[in-house]
Order: sequence, then C-alpha cells, then structure tokens
Amino acid sequence: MRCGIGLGLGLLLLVAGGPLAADEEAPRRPWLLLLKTQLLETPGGYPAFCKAQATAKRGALRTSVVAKLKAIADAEQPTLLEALGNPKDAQRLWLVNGIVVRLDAKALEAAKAHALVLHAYPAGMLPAPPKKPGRVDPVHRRRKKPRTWKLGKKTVPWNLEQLNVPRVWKELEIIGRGVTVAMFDTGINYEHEDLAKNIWINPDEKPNNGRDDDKNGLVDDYYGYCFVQMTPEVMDRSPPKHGSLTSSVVAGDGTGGTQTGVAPGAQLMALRGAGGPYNACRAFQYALEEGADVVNMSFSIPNLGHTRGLWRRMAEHASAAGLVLISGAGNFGRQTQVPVQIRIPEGIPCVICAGGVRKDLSVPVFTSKGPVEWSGVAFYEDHPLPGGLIKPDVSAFPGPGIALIRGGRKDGYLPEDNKRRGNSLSAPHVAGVVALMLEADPELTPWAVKSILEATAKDLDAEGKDPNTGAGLVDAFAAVSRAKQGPQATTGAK
Ligand SMILES: [Ca+2]
Ligand SMILES: [Ca+2]
Ligand SMILES: [Ca+2]
Repeated sequence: MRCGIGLGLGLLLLVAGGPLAADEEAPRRPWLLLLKTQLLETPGGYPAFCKAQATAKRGALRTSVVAKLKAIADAEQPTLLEALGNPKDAQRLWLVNGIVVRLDAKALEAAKAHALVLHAYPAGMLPAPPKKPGRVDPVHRRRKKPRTWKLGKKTVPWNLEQLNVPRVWKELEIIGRGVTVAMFDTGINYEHEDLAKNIWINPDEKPNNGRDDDKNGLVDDYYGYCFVQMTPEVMDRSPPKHGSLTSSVVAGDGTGGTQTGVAPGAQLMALRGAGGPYNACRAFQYALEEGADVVNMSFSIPNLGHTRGLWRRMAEHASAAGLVLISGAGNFGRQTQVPVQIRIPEGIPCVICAGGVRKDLSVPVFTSKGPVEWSGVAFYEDHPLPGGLIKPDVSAFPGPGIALIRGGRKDGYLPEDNKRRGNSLSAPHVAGVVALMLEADPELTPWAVKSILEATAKDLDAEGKDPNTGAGLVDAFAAVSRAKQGPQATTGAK
C-alpha cells in the first residue's frame, strides 16, 4: 500500500475520534468523493439555469462558470484533503467539486461519513503519470490565415445531401470556421489528407520538447491529449480506428475527392479517453479550458447505477459553461430492453442524443430507442417511468453506406457500399451541423442549439417528438438559418 496508513489514520482519527490500525492488505480502489457544494442544485438546477440564461452569450458564460466552478472547489477541497491526511496521489477536480483518492473499504466508509462528502462514486481507471512523454509525429504548423474551402468538383454523398448540408455551404457560405469540435474517442488520424488541415493545434504549446509550455499541467499536448496513457500522442493507430471515422463525418474536407464532413471548416481536438468518470472529467475540463465548443461522444456505457448521476452532473456543469455535448443513441435495439437501450452519456437530458434512420428514413432495429428513466439514481428522480425522458433528441444517419475516410494514414476512402454502421456515426453528423450553427452564431448557448435542432428537424415516425426518432431528421439548412437569427429565435421551440 502506497500511502494507506496516513490516509486511513487521518480519516479514522477524524471520524471515530481515535486511531485504529489500517488494514495493510485491503485493496484500495479509486473513488471520486463528491463534495457538498456544487454549482447547480439537483435535479431542478440545470433547467432553472437555462431559463435564467435564455439569452446569455456562450463566451461570457464559459469564463464566468469556469471561474465559479474553480472557486467552489478551492473553498472546500483543502479541508477534506487535510482530513484525509493529504494523500499524495489525490487528484482534484473542478468541473464537479470532487476529489479522487484511492481508499480501502474501511477508509471509504469513514470518508462517506465526513460532513463535506455528499457521495462517493467509483472513479474508474486512474492512469499513472508516464515516465516520459510520448511524441506527436509529424507536426503540422499552426495556420496563420483563416480557413478557406470550396466544394469544387468533390463528390457529395447521399447522407450529407439528405441532411441538407450542401445548401449551407453554398447559400449561406458557412463551413464551421472558428468552431472547435473535441472528439472524445480513440484518437484521430491527423495525417489523413482530408483531416490534416482541420486538426486543432494548442496555440501555446510547443510539441515534443518535453515541457509544459502553456502551464496547463500537461506536457506537449499539441493536438489534444490521451487521457488513457497520459501522453500527447493521439494518432488513431489501432483498428477499428473509430475516432478517425467519426472525425471524418464531422470535418473531413474532401481533399481526396469525396466530401465526408458536414463542417469542412471546423477544427478537431483529439481527446483520447476511456469511459471512466475521472477520465471523462479531465477531458471535459481540458475541452473547457482549451476553448472547445462541441464535444462528440460516440460511445455508450451501460449499468452505471448511481454513477449515472455523476455523469449527469458533469455534463450539466459543462453545458452550463457553454460546451455543446453530443452522443449517439447506441446500437442496442436488439439485445436490450427500453428504458435502458439508451445509456450514458446519451441518456443525460442536456446531451443531444442522435438516433439513427436508414436512407429511406425507416428506423433500423439495431438503433437504441427511448425513453430513459431517471429515478432511483442518487439526486435524480425527475423522469420516472412510465413516461420517463424521451430520447433520442434528433435523428441522423448511422449507415451503412456513409462516406468515410479509411482509418489508415493516407489511403483515401472506404468504398461507397461499405457496411460500417452504428449510431457512432449519427452523432458526428449532428456535431458537424452544430459546428455550422456555431459559425452562424458563436454565442448560441447549448440549450439554444438543442432547441433549434429539435424545432427545425423534419418530423418522422409518430407525430411530434417520439422515442424512435426524437424530433426527427436534422435539417442543417433550416437549423443554421434559424441560428443566424440568434437565441430569440428559439422561443416557442419544441
Ligand atoms: Ca501543456
Ligand atoms: Ca511542450
Ligand atoms: Ca415524430
């Protein structure tokens, strides 16, 4: 045990009033201790915040909410850490007011009894700091001029046509300029010719010099960061190259001849992560501090129990700070029952959940259906069954037959009749459309974005928002046109 004695002893002294022998053999696991004071009351805090901030500007919200979150963390965490004996491996978080520490069963019980601890959640994997930072290779230069892009003679695939994307490029001359979409995924093939010009570069970090030039706590984080191995290398090397495929749907620019991306002028920030809440919290914090506007999360985690509530709190705080969160509905229509087909993060109210329809607009069996249930989860009892919370929110295309780059370094596209399918591909279509909307109005709040997407979608299936297709098929041209009118245009939205 690395520092169990001090930690266990400190807690027991505090809680039980006298020292007890720490169990040297008991396994210690990482726990996220959520502290008492949080930004938003649950569950009504987030909707109330959105209502109060109906016409707020996203840029100003980012600054003020992040400052507030950090102030809340600074006010309470030192006291709890001291009570825990200031463990060396403790990690402080600010997106939620929480600390992560390794605790054995006895120390965990003592921690839960502390007056400052609201709840204890399993924190997931806690990566060790690397012995030496990885390298990113090759290194693209920062672009000095604004992004230009023309459709020219590129092939436009059916999925972009049906979402009404080309009209946005041609008639509104909007391509996602100035918008950063963080891909919380397996990394990005930043060498592919269709992605290379759209890779986000950390403006204050020099690559491969072994130093944390921008003092954000991470060494050489040039294109983003890998929160699994704590290295700056985010190249998507191993099959299935999931992050490269989803990235191409967001912002592939068609350099090789086929237009794969909805927003060919947007930038892609690479956040490699695995789904534990500690990892996710670090990734969200990075996205917020480094100026990402959107986070695409093409993953889906089942059976989280009360930890669903921790994900929801993280998402609501990130959204309040102006980050638009998007996830696919999942592919569990066959194996799983409603209300747990749609999981985490896509089942969170503020996360825009993209369902999937076929080219003929019918709903495939594999697409996960709503509603989802929010009850029996610590702090969240607001959407009990039978009604639950209607998800998905909107629909896009999960394939097959989506135009995609190959995952390899410079090897063009998958064939037109490729069989890749899954709502991992629905989500980045929506993320791309949001990037277009945010070029039209960078100040739109996440709740205005969601509201506009739903209000302008083409209704499918049962009339109105339904648990198979949400508010319907995303209409990029209608959504971006509405976005250009500003947040007032969302009044009366579904
Ligand atoms: Ca850095
Ligand atoms: Ca550096
Ligand atoms: Ca409908």
